[in-house]
Amino acid sequence: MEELSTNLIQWYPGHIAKARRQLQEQLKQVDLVLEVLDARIPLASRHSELLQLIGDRPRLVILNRSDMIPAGFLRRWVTWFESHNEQIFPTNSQDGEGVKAVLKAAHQGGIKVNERRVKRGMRPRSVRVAVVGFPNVGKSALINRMVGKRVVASAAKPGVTRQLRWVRIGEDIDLLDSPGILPPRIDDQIAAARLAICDDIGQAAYVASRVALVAYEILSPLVPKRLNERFGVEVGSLTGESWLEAVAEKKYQGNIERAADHLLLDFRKGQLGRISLETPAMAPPAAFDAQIEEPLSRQDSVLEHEAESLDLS
Ligand SMILES: Nc1nc2c(ncn2[C@@H]2O[C@H](COP(=O)(O)OP(=O)(O)OP(=O)(O)O)[C@@H](O)[C@H]2O)c(=O)[nH]1
Ligand SMILES: [Mg+2]
Repeated sequence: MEELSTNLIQWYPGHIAKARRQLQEQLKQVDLVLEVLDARIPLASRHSELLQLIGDRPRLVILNRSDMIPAGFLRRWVTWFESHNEQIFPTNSQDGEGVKAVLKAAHQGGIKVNERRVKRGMRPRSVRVAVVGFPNVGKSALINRMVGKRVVASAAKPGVTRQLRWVRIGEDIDLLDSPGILPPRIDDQIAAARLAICDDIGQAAYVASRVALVAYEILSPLVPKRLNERFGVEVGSLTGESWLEAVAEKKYQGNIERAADHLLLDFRKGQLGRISLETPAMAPPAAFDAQIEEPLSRQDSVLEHEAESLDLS
């Protein structure tokens, strides 16, 4: 693995600090939170800052981009979250798969809120649901799918949503779209690299070639054939540096950053197949429940990815 001696991610834009303060304020009146995670990196895309903001409000965990990882990994994550008593909803907010179940759970949340209100002699009102998470994990896409039409901007780059915005679904749900929230600093540099690989942090935060080296370390044993095909440079026993240099020579007049961008873009677009960058076995020990976990050996992981990535060819 590349020596990550200096911080890979050095970035905390002003608009995120502001969004964080505003979100904290709005959350006071929210009944239910949808915490959106990136299914490729459920651990790195969850952060304690955001969990603190959510506090003890009822929360559903949305494992979005579930279409981007092999089915076996998805099942494992669902079991893992359930075993930690989390309500987990795998979704594909691009085509809408799994979104009905989220809507149903939000409706049920609304019914409970109103039962409590009526008991206290208050009038029923719509349920307030906030959608929160890292940048670019698909929060706005999820909202559009829940509403059934494009009501908020959603695009393939981090930092699209800049302001909090309430939208209403039918009579009984109000949804809050929020800008992606980063923690002020990320100490775990490997987690930071995974976030960057998945495009869940702005490009301004890192140098593509450094992140691409980490991506190469992870991807070259998992999908060597796919990399050979796409880039025309045999992975073989090449180090990340020499592979990127060879790709740069071949395709980009020696420009390493462009070669790096190409590798990252291929991964992000799913061109390399369905690939999970994390498994439950990587969860820190505190969050790790030995009974439910069957650790995934590296070899299993490679075989499973190789087999499932063929589906996409
Ligand atoms: N394959 C796949 N793509 C998705 C999914 N959900 C969202 N996307 C795509 O991911 C990109 C980012 O989606 P957004 O909805 O803008 O993400 P966001 O979390 O609102 O991002 P910010 O507003 O920047 O924080 C878009 O191109 C979506 O079409 C999904 O489940 N699967
Ligand atoms: Mg958004």
